[in-house]
Amino acid sequence: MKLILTLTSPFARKVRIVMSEKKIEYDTQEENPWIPDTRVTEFNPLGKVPVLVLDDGGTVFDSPVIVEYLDMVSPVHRLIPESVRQRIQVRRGEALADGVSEAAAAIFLENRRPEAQRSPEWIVLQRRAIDLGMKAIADDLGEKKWYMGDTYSLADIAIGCALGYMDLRFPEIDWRTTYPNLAKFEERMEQRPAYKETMPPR
Ligand SMILES: N[C@@H](CCC(=O)N[C@@H](CS)C(=O)NCC(=O)O)C(=O)O
Repeated sequence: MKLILTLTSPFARKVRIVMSEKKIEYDTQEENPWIPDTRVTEFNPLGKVPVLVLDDGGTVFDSPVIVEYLDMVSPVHRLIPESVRQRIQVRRGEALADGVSEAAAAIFLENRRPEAQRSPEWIVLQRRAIDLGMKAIADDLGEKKWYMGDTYSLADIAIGCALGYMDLRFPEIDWRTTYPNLAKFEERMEQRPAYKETMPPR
């Protein structure tokens, strides 16, 4: 199996952590999705990473579909529970975290455009998604160890990736002071080799 990725993508990091926690071996191929002649479209018509390329050449995207596939094919360390209620709760946590990452990426890309082309209104909407999304994650987590209580799951991986991405792109946003429970959560994530080994390069 091969993962098409960028090393800064929080969505690719989520998949890499899942692979590592489940002890799945894979190759990587770095591809820049933001250049006109990107090779990512050879694997995903939408031109986005991550993409998982299977040994038979089949492709799997986007990241929620990839992690569901991996959790179904490998029984080692299940990260998505079987019961409908718990499963939906985990996926809700993942959706919140991915949404924060998406909004952060949207602001980062908007700020890379020439100043005259930027939309302050768009940035305000994305910033609201980040703020309300992080608050919802912090409220859901409360003082629990993990999003689902005592059981580490895909939701925790996605939340860790969103927090790491905030640090990478917006170090000036002091979410640790606003949400001390998320700060403690991230310290717990940092004790996991899979999380530590996939820190985005600065
Ligand atoms: N929903 C997608 C989001 C993937 C995504 O937005 N990836 C970014 C990199 S972080 C990308 O490839 N962007 C290229 C583009 O938007 O053209 C997933 O979870 O895989």
